[in-house]
Amino acid sequence: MDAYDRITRNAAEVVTDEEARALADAPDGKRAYVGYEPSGVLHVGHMLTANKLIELQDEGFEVVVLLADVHAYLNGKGTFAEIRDTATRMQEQFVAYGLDPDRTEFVLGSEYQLDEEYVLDLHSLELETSLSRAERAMAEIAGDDTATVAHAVYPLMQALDIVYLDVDLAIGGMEQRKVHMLARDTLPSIDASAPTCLHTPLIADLTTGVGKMSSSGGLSISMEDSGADIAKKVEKAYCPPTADPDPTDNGEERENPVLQLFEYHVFPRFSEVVVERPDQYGGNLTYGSYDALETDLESGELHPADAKGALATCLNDLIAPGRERIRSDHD
Ligand code: IYR
Repeated sequence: MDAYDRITRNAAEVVTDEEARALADAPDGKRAYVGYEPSGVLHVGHMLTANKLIELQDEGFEVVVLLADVHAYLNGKGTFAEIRDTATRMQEQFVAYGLDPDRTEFVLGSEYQLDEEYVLDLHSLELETSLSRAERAMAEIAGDDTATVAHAVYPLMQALDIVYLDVDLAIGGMEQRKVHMLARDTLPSIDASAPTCLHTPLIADLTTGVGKMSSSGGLSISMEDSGADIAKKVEKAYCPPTADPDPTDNGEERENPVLQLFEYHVFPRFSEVVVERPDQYGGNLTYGSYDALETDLESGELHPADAKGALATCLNDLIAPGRERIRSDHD
């Protein structure tokens, strides 16, 4: 694998491929970032992009985590005091998860987003952008909530963050792609260059494999889950013996969320996965790559129930340090 392959590994898309190749070939001093609205505790969505940051740190990137307090406020996540408190806790959870605190710059949005220069650049972008474009960019982030003026300002601020944090690579889940496209189109109007973007896939709903896993509604796995909670949720997961299940009767696309969790959460963090099986069922299986595990599930060599057991153990190992952190905060 060369630097480009390592940077783009497990990405759903990069915009553009040529830019990502140029970045891979560029010397040190490259900066990448992800922004998170402080809200609740870390869940698998946060962890997926954090995995990419950990990989990029190993690739020599400087990594910035934006704790987007102003964005959370604009998206109705609570009072400023509550959001800042959550931001502190999320930072601790990210470190417990594996982001090296000595090599990660944690920035609170309000540290610079209320400065005059930023606000004037924001107003300049507001002049350049139609309301309908801003609304479309926000649709997947704000959900079904009635669009507000705050929701129209939000994506423009996200675009400006790329300039003010001076990053070369903007990372986010696929739900961020329209905001990033807006950033690429509008930033040249304030003489800033269009950012290269990398989007991570969305994990499917755990029990159906249809639509995306969400922390609001449906089953999600978070840092608050006990080992038993994780085992129970994974046990209920949809896992046919194939990576490409048939669509539903309504034609909805279906994924195998158990395989997705192995691919995007487990293998990026573990060099080897052991599936424990009693000797009478063939004994333990050891996998050094996602592909080998997928092949065995498809051939029937690996039973979904055994795969789920190993998945629950690995997810619990990833979550345990953050869970301890949350518990000691409560004590
Ligand atoms: N829109 C993100 C939060 C966010 C991301 C970035 I990258 C920013 O510069 C600002 C905010 C979310 O949906 O959580």
